[in-house]
Amino acid sequence: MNQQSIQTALSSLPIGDVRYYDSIGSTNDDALAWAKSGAPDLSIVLADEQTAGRGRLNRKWMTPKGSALAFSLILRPPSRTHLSRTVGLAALSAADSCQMRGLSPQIKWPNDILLNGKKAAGILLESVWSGSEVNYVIIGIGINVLKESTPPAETLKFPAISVEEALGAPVDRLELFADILTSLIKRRAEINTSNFLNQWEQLLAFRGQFVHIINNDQLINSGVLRGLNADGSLQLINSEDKIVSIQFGDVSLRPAV
Ligand code: BT5
Repeated sequence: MNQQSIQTALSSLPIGDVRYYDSIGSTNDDALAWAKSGAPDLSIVLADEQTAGRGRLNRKWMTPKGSALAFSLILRPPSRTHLSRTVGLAALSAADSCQMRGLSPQIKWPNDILLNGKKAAGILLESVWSGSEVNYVIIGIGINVLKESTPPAETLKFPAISVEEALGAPVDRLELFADILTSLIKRRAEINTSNFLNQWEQLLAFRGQFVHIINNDQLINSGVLRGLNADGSLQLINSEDKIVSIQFGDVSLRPAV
C-alpha cells in the first residue's frame, strides 16, 4: 500500500483529498485536525498502521502493520437531520463490501460489524459542532482484513475475526477499501429513505433475542431486540412488554446467555 496504489484504486470515485501514512497515531486525530483546517467533503486519511488507534471511551483499537484497513472520512453533512443515521451509513457500507464477497455480515448496533458472530470491524464517529450546527463528522473505520490483523483472543472482551479468515480466501485491502467507499457514496444519497433504514435493520445482529445494554461495564437496560427507530436508535421490548429506545452513545450490546 502506498500513495500511488491508493490513488489508482480510488481514481474513479468522487472523493476529496487523500492522505496516506505508513504509520500514524490515529487516523481520526489527523482527520479532526485536517477538517478543522478546511479539508473538503469526503477527504480521507488512511494508514497502514496505527500506534494509538482509538475505540469509544478511549478504548484501544489495534491496527498492526500491513494487514488491516484503518481510515477516517471527513463528511460535511448537508443537514443535521441525517446525522444520527451516519453510523448506519458507515456500518452498511462496510457490510456491503463483505456481502459482495459472499459473506453474511451482521451489524452489532451501534458500531460493530460481525462475521460468523465475531467482530471484524469497528466504527468511531466524532462530530464537531458550532452551536446547534454540525460543522463536520469524522467516520473512523477499522477492519481486520488479513489474518494477522486479528488481536490475540485473551486481549479482547468480544471475539474477533478477519475478513480473510471468514472468507477462507485472500482479500485485497485496497479493493475492499474502494468497495466500501463506493457503497458509502451511493448510500449517502439515500440516507433519508425508509429503504436505507430497512436495510440497516435487516442486518442487525440478535434481532428477536434478549440482549443486555452495557455502558462502561454497567448494565443499563435489557430486553428483546425489536429493531430501529427512524433516527437509528435501537428499540427493545422490556420485561413489561413496553418499547424502550436506546440512544446512541457509548453503549455495547451483549446477547443474554
Ligand atoms: C470501536 O470501538 O470498535 C471503534 C473502532 C474504530 C477504529 C477506527 S480505525 C480508524 C479510526 N482511527 C481511530 O483511531 N479509530 C478509528 P469500541 O466499540 O469501543 O471497541 C473497542 C474494543 O474493541 C477494544 O476495547 C478491544 O476490546 C476491541 N478491539 C480492539 N482492536 C480490535 C480489532 N482489531 N479487532 C476486534 N476487536 C478489537
